[in-house]
Amino acid sequence: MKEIFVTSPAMPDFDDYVEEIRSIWETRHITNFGPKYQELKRRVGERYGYGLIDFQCNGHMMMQNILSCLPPGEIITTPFTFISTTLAVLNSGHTPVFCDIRMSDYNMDPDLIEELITEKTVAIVPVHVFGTPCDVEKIQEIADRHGLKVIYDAAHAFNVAVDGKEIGSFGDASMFSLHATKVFNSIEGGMGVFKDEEMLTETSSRSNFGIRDALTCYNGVNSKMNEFCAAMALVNLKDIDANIEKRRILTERYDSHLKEISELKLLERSENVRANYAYYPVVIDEECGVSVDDVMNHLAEKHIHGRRYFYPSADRMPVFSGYRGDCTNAHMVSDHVICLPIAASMTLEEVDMISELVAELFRKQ
Ligand code: T4K
Repeated sequence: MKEIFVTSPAMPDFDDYVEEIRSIWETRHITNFGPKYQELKRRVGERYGYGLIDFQCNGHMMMQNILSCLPPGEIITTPFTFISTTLAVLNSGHTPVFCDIRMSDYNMDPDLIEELITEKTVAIVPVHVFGTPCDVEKIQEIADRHGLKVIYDAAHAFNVAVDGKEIGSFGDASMFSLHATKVFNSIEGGMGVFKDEEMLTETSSRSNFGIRDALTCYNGVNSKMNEFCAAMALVNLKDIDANIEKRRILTERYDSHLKEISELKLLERSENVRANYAYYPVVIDEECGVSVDDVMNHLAEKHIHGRRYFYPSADRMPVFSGYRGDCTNAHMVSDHVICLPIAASMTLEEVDMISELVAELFRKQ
């Protein structure tokens, strides 16, 4: 029986990819800011109106390099995320401070940020989790009042917009993941969008051992994007609208089945958001007697693999124990969330089958 995973990468037409990489054989420029990397910057920049943009080997290193531009201090961040966010805070020499999430969208609750600010705070690092935009206006207001930087983890939010404004235009910088599991992939990759040219230059230099010019060097790493990954992104860019449209149709089909199950909380969507349908999370009512494991196991019997994104919440990971933050909502959501499979390559019949398997469990209650 066919296995269905939480997602499956968008693969371009094979011949299109071969055609895209042909010139790499001619130039032998295979990495280090080559022509494909330059073209990707130009094409994505034009498509979204991003003037200051960079690509690196993955989203994690992009975030770590951006945060390394900030003076050391405390960074207020969300506990409900992939551990990459918190690791980037820690590995760039900062101290994470966890701000709880709100139940409406599982994003950092802006009403709880101010009480966490101290004289050591240097930045706020919210995550647009599952691609749902944070309360960007409120977060910016708080940051401006306290002179803090806002760096968004937009790993899940490629192609998302709020009120017609591209999601990367908010805050001082945003990091997007172009990992295989994302809506738009470069196999592995990360995109940074910046407000300030100095931060772009420093972040980009840090990806190349920190070399800025013959005499200036930051404390850098090697996290450049190679030409084969840039070529993959260039080819995948052609399909992005079609792939997101397929995800929209699958999402609406899931919604139509699962909204009938009162024990499940589905992702709320706003009219003013251009969504990318990156994930399909459901949160199970904690009192209902059906656990996340019940759903995971029931699906697994039919070779269907949901994922517990994100369990446990980052503040409960041993590596981050001891950092400040009271995260009751994040614990509740992370204990009861399951992401059901979604990918542009899935069919409506597969969504019907998965929804029916989930519904069966709740009918038995
Ligand atoms: N911030 C946030 C909020 C993030 O979610 C992430 C990454 C980052 C930062 C860091 O961005 P990157 O440095 O990754 O660019 C995955 C991804 O590796 C990770 O990118 C992602 N978030 C995280 C949420 O999920 P795993 O360990 O769950 O991936 P894996 O290998 O189990 O893949 C999931 C399923 O996808 C597999 O069961 C099958 C399918 N798959 C996966 C790969 C890699 C394929 O069919 N083909 C493939 O090549 O972490």
